[in-house]
Amino acid sequence: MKNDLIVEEMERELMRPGHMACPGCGEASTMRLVLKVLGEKTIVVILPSCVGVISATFPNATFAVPCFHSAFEIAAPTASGIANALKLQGREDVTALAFAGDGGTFDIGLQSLSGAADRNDNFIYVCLDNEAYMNTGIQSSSSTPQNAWTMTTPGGRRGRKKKFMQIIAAHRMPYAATASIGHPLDLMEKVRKAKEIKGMKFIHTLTPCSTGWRMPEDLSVKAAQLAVETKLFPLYEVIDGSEYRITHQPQGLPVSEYLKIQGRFRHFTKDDVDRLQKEVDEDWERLLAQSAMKGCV
Ligand SMILES: Cc1ncc(C[n+]2csc(CCOP(=O)(O)OP(=O)(O)O)c2C)c(N)n1
Ligand SMILES: [Mg+2]
Repeated sequence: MKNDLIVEEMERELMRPGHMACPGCGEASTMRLVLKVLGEKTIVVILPSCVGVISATFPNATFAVPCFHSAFEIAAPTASGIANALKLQGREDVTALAFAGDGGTFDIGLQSLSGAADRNDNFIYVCLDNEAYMNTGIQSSSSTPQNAWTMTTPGGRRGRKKKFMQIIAAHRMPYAATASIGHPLDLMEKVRKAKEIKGMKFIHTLTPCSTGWRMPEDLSVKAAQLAVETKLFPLYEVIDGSEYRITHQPQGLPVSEYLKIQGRFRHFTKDDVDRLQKEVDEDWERLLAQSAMKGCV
């Protein structure tokens, strides 16, 4: 039965070809997989971001589902409004979905996202994290890794990447998870779960951007895999903000494997690499401890 469902999802195509994503765009591949699982009965909220460009360049539309183009700072409350209108109409078979970038999520949309999470509104929020404001020309966001190159941090960003899943977990929403195109079946399984759960669901996806990460376009999936296998971006779920579950055991490759394929880290010294490796190791130990405390708050 489950195999039939997976075949149906794989064959379903809700993203039309010929859209405006750069070759190797991690956001486009992520959205394609998410929509394969959610299916036709989905309404998508779109923000100013690369998604805005990918989804529609007048008069064309990329997604074969209804889309609502909203403002940069209000992905979550827009999806809340759609979800509540669907409820009033007795149409709870339709999924409200928001696609938002890291700028729209970690920075400008954080306050309104927090409000929607507090109300536990019934929608799925997929954060497409390419670690910068890419659509407007690669400006640093609070998701950009420390010392990474961007157009606004030519000597490397001074601030440190926000640990966003900790903020999300603190809201104690029914379901939150990390996912990536490097592990597509894991990603699809998480979307499948989110579809069945009532209330707010948040999926943090790492979406490599060959343009902004200064790497060849055919390395996006590899970059996504290396982020996971170096433990830099572990794959896990957080249920009700307290129950942590790791969904993939990483190989534990050195972070340098991930860094060396990307031009935005080309200036990294051995000290930079060692500092990042230490942070990744400490974060992984913390995640292991959290996942061992199943059921504890
Ligand atoms: C209130 C407001 N401020 C700024 C902008 C300009 N703007 C449009 S897209 C964008 C970058 C979005 O970055 P992110 O959310 O990370 O998505 P990405 O482009 O990386 O997919 C910005 C700054 C805007 N549309 N509205
Ligand atoms: Mg971005």
